[in-house]
Amino acid sequence: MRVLAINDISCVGKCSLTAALPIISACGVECTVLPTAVLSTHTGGFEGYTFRDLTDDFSDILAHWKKLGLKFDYIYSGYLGSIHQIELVSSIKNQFLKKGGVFVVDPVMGDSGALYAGFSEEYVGKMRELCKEADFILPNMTEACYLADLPYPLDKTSANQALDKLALLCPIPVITGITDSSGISVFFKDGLGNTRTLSHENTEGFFCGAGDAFASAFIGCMARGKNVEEAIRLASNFAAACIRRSAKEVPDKRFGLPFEAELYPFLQKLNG
Ligand code: PXL
Repeated sequence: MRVLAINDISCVGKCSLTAALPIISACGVECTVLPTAVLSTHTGGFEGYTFRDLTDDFSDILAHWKKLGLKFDYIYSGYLGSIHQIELVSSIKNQFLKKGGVFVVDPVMGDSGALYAGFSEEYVGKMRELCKEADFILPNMTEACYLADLPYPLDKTSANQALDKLALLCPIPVITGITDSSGISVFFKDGLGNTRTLSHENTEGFFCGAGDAFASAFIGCMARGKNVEEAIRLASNFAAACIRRSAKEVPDKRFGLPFEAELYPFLQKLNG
């Protein structure tokens, strides 16, 4: 099994590739990377971060891979720095995904009801197009609202509406981080069109990189042969455990989740 993770390298903050690479590898799955950009830190709360766009390197990298005859079982896209990169991901999927391979789009665009710095409505429209090509999409609640054109935040009723709208784009939408008095939930379609939910006790606060930890663990579990529901259960338990640990141990949440300490218990469940 070979996964291609297309995502940025935020040097500090343990999100995107610095989460995907260790988590997918720990699952026992090869993780190849295509970095979309290099940032000194992620953009969630740090001032003055640097941003080097790597789009210009894509064509030479891809030409080399083509010569090597590389193809991937999974392609997983995350933070894409521009509309042009969204278009390139679509073309990479068409050229490099094995027949019968799985394309997972985490439409990384925003959190807490707002788009991240540098993203626009036009970007949202383009991301909606990319979602139409995916087998799975993994938006958080904010991204689901933008993609489904529904007001933030979602409650149980509007989360179902969002899921129905997103199911018109992609067969298995998985919306993470839906919070209400009963906790924090993942809403997803089970492939037969039924809505399913999984809930955890909510931990107050904003935990940067939680979506990346969830997506990476989900892909690792799927690539290890777990079914969709089991992969979502294992990945959401892992993300929830990382968040609980962060609430206790990490004074400055911008530096990311302490996922390292939760890998072993997660892997025991994956391998058990
Ligand atoms: O974790 C999502 C993410 C990924 N990449 C970059 C980000 C963020 C969230 O802020 O800034 C660069």
